[in-house]
Amino acid sequence: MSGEFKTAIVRRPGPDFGTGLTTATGEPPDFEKALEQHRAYIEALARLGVDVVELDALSRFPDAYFVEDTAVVCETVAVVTRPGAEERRGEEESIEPVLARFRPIERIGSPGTVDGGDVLEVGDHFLIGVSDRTNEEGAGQLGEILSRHGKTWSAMAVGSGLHLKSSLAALDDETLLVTPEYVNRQELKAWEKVVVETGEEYAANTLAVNGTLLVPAGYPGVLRKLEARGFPLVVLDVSEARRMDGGLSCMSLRF
Ligand code: CIR
Repeated sequence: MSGEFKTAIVRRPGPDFGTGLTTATGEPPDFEKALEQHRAYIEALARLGVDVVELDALSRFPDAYFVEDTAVVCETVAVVTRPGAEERRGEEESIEPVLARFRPIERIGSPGTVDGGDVLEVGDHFLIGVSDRTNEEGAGQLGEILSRHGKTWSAMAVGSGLHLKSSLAALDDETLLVTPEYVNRQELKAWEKVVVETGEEYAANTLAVNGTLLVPAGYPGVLRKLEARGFPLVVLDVSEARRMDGGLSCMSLRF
């Protein structure tokens, strides 16, 4: 079932988080603001009934607070990934013992690479994006593991944006929020779609948590569309994560 969670693992950003990977140009991110926004994110999850496991910043890994990329978790397994960016390899080793408290562990092996940001769960189905970070080998390994755990999966090429979930979110089991680029994708024909407006693509990284949608601040068009559909909404400012190519889904591992 999409978006129903008991637990979330988060990791605080460290003072060096602005040295992580990014394609964004302009103002460098502000650490105090990032911490404040991260705190508000944790509080929002907690208010929605999620037990939040908070980890300390990981030294030498400025992107490690984007914990989503290090694993894919379903009811009966946690698959520890092999991140696609060399700079991030090693983050997964420190998440594994934490996940092992909750689920049996499986791993993506070389030469496979997977970033959790490329993996979208919709009902019992997993869409796996093949991107600059997730290769076909990694997608295949992940799909094989998920199949053994009763899930279906399909792979699809990621267009623009860093990850699949930069452009796609599951609002519920039947409905996807998509950027205009994804509206007519054959691989998504089974789902109803809400389309974010051109210029508001970033808001496609919306996060469904226990019946409520967490939506990034600053995208009024998306907000109106989601409100009109009757979804309860919580708007969160994630400006500093955005400067590092991250967003709402990236900052937690939920299960
Ligand atoms: C990176 O480039 O890997 C990080 N700066 C951003 C990762 C965002 N993660 C996500 O979308 N799941």
